[in-house]
Amino acid sequence: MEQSVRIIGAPTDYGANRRGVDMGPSAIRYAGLAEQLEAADVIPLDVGDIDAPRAEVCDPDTTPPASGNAKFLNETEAVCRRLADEVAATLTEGHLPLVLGGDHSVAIGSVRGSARDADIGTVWFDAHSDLNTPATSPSGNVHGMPLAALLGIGAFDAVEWANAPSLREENLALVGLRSVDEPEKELIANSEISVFTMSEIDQRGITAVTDDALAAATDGVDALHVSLDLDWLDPGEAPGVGTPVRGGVSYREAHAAMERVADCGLLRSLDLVEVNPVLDESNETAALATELAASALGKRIL
Ligand code: EXY
Ligand code: MN
Ligand code: MN
Ligand code: MN
Repeated sequence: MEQSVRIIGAPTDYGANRRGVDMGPSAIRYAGLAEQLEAADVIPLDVGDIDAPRAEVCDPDTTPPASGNAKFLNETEAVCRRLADEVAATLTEGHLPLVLGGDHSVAIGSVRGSARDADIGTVWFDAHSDLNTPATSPSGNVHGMPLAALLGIGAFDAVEWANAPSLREENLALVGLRSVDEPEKELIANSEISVFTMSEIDQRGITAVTDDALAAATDGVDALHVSLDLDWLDPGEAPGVGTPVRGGVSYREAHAAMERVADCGLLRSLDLVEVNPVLDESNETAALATELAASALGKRIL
């Protein structure tokens, strides 16, 4: 039976403090997502976008966590709850959820939805480690914190909705890091998270590194969630992101990694996040996101 993929837009910018990333779902659809998915021999279904009020009509400072700073936490919670329900329902109905951000805080919802009825591991393709807590965050932007929420650590342990840990450290792998804050380094050093920096990709190659990440993430679990932050790629390839960091993976390395994801055969749910069409050049980052989704879902050259 052919795989069907349900596209779910999560048009947020609450977590990134930068308008424009909320237009990511539109940009990715406009770039030809449905056609790319058809080229991967999957059936695209689109449920539209999760409701997310504009940031201008929200108060960033309501109900801060017990300690530290996390902006728009109420709005982030509301969106992530809706998204988790939509992702879980999508899986129950037999489709693979493809979540379009929005900023990376939406992954709190997508991973929690995917983990509701299965034991999952996650590979996080990103320039950043997204492991800040409200207490350690230099910015208060929740897109730098989703993994802390999903692991149930930091001040998130006092935030009920974020504190049903959906991931275990030993089934979390981060690939492509090149911007890690000091408190995040300390957290990683004292954890069982598998971490693969750009330096390791330089030395060992993207295929070997991705295979190791997939092996760690899927060891002893039922299925895999992949979260793809477009700032994982070099800004020369993906200029349309809010927090670009030089020295990322190339176009071909990104496809090679997504092809390994497809080949592992355990993909359950996928995020494409941080595409900001306001900062993009001719929607090329959105187009790249559609292509990488297709590779992750099995599209091949021949
Ligand atoms: N580490 C920085 C912070 O927490 O503010 C930057 C985080 C950027 C997160 C991007 C989306 O992956
Ligand atoms: Mn991220
Ligand atoms: Mn579970
Ligand atoms: Mn990032």
